[in-house]
Amino acid sequence: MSQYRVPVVWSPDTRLHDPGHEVWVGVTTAATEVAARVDVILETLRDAGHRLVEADGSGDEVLESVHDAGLLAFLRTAHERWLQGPYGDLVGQDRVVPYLFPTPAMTDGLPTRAAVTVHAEAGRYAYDTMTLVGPGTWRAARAAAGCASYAASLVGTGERTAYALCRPPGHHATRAGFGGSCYLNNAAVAAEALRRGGAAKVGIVDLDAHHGNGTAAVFYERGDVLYGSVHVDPGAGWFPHVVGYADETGSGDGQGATRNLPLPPGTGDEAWLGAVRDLAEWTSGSCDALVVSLGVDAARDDPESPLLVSQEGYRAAGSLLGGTGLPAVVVQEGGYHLPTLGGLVAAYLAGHAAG
Ligand code: SP5
Ligand code: ZN
Repeated sequence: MSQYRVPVVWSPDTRLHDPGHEVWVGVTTAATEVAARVDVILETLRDAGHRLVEADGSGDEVLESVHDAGLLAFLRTAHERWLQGPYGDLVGQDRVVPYLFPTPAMTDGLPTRAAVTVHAEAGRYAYDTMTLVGPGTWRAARAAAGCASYAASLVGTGERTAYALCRPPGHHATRAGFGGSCYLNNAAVAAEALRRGGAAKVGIVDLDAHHGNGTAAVFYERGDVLYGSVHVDPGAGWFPHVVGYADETGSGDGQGATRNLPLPPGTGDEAWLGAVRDLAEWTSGSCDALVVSLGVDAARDDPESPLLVSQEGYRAAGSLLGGTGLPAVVVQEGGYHLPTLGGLVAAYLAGHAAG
């Protein structure tokens, strides 16, 4: 048991999202971002002596400042609209799945309109076919974002560290788009809430195995929120494929405020912790508060990434980031191996609290 009992901010509504399945390379595959993730994490952290706190349902104002109003309205209404359409009878599909993507490849400079059918409109906001919208998706995603902002408010009122059990995860969600199993960007909400709570500069350190393209994009041109990520090299063929390279360093006011540290598949504790140390030193130098995007899918047993980090590695990462002494909101991102998921999160928090 760690000496410092970290508040674990959670909401029962985060269980309501059931992706059902993913559509990947054109076929239906089993979803890995499942509601059972919430319960294994909750149970392990309770057993480790941490303090469970239910989110109070606030936070919509910060959410609206991070995300485009059109995206929020789409996520709120899409599943209901889908059920009113012919999709169930026609093809047996009860989840919202995009059908076409109105990227420049399609529109090529022509003036474009919003599509009137939900299956065609989905591709305006969804950027992949793996991130389906079901009946409880909006309520769960909104509750997850609420956990992030509530955890930030605890830190803003004197708590040294708070953990937000956000599910579905968030770091792939952009201002106006969703994908990568993410709908709303919980880490961006936490960072924005910390800023509003008085932190002049916030550092985000993203430990998820995948580059957090959504968070990176939200803050790419801002100097008041640093974004640093260690992740499997997208150039080696890993999600999100087209961004997350080391030469992306921010622009405008955000020049120098983004750092990407991609690692080759097969990387284990030593090199991964070297990158984490680098990001801990970078953020502790200039920031007043920290957001940790705690994906534990860099662990060796995880089915979604080829990194080989150990549970001890996650504990050590926690002590490096806890050792900065910065007030911190730790936000749950990915991590899909149910038998080890809780232990990885608990190890990180033990390290962070002791650090
Ligand atoms: C938050 C997070 O960790 N999102 C992960 C997004 C990466 N997903 C890439 C999926 C690649 C295909 N997975 C096939 C597994 C079968 N379900
Ligand atoms: Zn991930």
